[in-house]
Amino acid sequence: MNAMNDLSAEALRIRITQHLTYTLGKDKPHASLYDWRMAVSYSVRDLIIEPWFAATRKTYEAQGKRVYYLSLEFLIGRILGDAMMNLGLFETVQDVLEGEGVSLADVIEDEPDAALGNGGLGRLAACFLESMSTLACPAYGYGIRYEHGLFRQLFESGRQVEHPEDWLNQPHPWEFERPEARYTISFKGHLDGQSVWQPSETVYARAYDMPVVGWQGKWANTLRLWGAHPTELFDLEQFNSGDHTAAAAPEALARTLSRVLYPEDTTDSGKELRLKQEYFLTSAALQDILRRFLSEYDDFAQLPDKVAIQMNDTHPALAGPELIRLLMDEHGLDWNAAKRIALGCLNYTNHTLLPEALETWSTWLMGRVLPRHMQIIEQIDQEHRAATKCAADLAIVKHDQVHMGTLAFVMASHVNGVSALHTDLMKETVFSGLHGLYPARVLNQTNGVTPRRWLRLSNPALSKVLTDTIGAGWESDLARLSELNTFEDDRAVRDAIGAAKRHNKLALSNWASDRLGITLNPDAVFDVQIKRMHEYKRQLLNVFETIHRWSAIRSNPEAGWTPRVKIFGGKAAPGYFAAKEIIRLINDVANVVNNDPVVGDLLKVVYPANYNVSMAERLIPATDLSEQISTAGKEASGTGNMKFTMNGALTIGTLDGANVEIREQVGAENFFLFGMTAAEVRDRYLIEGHARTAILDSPTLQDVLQMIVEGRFSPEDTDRYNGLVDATWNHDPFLVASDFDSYLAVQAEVDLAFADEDHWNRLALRNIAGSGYFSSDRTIKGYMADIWDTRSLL
Ligand code: Z16
Repeated sequence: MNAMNDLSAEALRIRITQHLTYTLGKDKPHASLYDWRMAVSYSVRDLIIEPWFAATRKTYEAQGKRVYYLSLEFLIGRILGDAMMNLGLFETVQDVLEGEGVSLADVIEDEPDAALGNGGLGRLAACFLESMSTLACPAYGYGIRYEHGLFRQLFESGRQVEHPEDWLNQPHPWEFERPEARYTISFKGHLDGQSVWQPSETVYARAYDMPVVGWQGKWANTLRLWGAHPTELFDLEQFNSGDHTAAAAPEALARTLSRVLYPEDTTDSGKELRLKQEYFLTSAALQDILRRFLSEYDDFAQLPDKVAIQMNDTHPALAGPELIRLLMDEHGLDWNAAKRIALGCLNYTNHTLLPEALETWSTWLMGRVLPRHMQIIEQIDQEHRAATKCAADLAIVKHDQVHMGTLAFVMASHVNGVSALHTDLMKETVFSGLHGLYPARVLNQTNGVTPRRWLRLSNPALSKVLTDTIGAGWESDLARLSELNTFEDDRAVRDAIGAAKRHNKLALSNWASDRLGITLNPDAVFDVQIKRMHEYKRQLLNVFETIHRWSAIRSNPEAGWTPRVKIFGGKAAPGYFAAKEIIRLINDVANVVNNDPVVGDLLKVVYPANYNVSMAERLIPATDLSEQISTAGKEASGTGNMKFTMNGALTIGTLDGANVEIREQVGAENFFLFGMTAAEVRDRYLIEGHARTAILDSPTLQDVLQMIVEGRFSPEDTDRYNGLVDATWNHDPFLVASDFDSYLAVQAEVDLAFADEDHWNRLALRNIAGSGYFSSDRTIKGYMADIWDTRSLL
């Protein structure tokens, strides 16, 4: 019997068999893995429906405020395992499938990742959805139902090659299509008279709903993704006249809108189609929000009491002008009321201070694609400038560009950063002027991750140790992990933590040998850097250290080295040349190092292609050392860093983003700190020739650069990395050279610490014990209390 669902294995077996038979139309002897996965998924989904309906009923009854999380990205990953776990069905499903001779692991593996996001920002949105359901916070996620998520990465001779991702090439068992929930989204055209918009292009946004069930199945919210559909199927006149291509034009136009996710993570693509995607999501969401509001209330003055809208970065920042437009043009409110109400509902989260990421649109493009919005933006800007008498550089529109960060800030009740350091830097740098004008607006909400997926589901071995040690219930009260601290002197607990890690490392080794044909030494430090490829994240620093280590081992193989496995994972934006060069260098270095009989087991470099959410779930539990080595001041928060800490990895890191708070929580003596602080970084940039100076001061780094430029890792093409080495000497925009020696010194401390296994397990215990703060439940409670003013309905 399953406690939560009161469902016996036999009852579930019958449900699965029914789906196999009647939904899939398959007889058991002929059922494929796919058929089984679909039958299991539908059976699990059926069990979410009741809590889902109940949540909707309670929300209506409570007449409370709803949260609407608008995001161009939701990086969900696989759904089945997560849903089974949250419903408490894992063992029951396992029993049933065992009886049928089907492997649950294979069934789970068969599901494609829903990769509707690039990296941290999209994964954060997915963690937030799960936490909002766990906390019974009435909420909707709104996003785009991309037919193609983030590209699939392959390596060809070490170089990244992008292939289209195709998750919707097969039925998606977790969604409910809602043909009746449909809105018209308009583009282009002109303004009649003063401001009556006559658009010339329209598409429909159609809703596709996914239930998101929280821990223990007590509540489920909805993720509503919009798919674009043509408003006229095809032009029959054109078809009849024989022009079959022109006849299909309206349909082709609509389909491109939700076709593909833009693969840039922290750079602004500036493309017209991207602007259209941003507006498509924003307008569909707001029309849906107003329709739902009007089904319960009739006075828009109440909207801010019933609706909290969160803009995930500036991508949905058209929400300001669009809400004003809908309230005025569709519902007859006057300007002042419309603007006041919009401002009362909207909030904005900033996720980066990198200048290249800050979105701008030319007034020309904005005026052509969204003429009415351009007019509204001008009006918002005029009032903003008049009311604040601000300097010209704080304007929304300047030099014929619309600055979306400023627009989002001006139209938001609350603006938040994603770590304490990042929020401080927001106030001091990019948003200092606006912060001066609106001093109560900026606040911090340090990111978090869901411990259900990132600990309980992905690391059953450690989860069991935790439950055995501190008792059940930590999954929904992660601060309780601090109780582990009272067991730090208990050798059995330290051993159990070490044994769980070793178990996960062996599982990863098996996977690596199957998938990559490489054997990993389980006695080595598993040293992992997995994240998008970006110069500021400094994968290059890690490769340089790897090269140094290889060379040092070669010159003295008997020096008692602590063995290392260096694991890299991550994709580069397709047009990001410098990041792609680093990918190639890692693969080239791997090739040399892994085939060097002198180093043998002492050093391996592994870079599995196509890092994604499911690969993260495999790697993180098996990690000893988490690489969080960005240039201080550049990483807004990081969230991978938190997942590693929860899973008992130690961090080697800079004082950047949430690393600062991780170090505070776990204790400075349990964290491998190196490098300049954000303030030191700022000063360092002022020194001309900072890189050259640092390199001349570091014989080790000189040797590393020399080996690269000599072609030791590209013997068939010795000039391959001349550009990279030259840039390191002369530009080094993220201060790799300046932090190199400090990084090296701390890596040596890691080697020493790891050599004492019991000591290392103690450090791991303290990291796990200190990780409770990084549950996204804590983050969401912060948003509910400080930004949304909403309450849990449980
Ligand atoms: C993104 O993933 C992030 C920032 C951004 O402007 C765009 C994208 Cl796609 C990341 C930050 O780089 C990272 O530090 C942070 O942890 C994450 O957003 C979530 O806040």
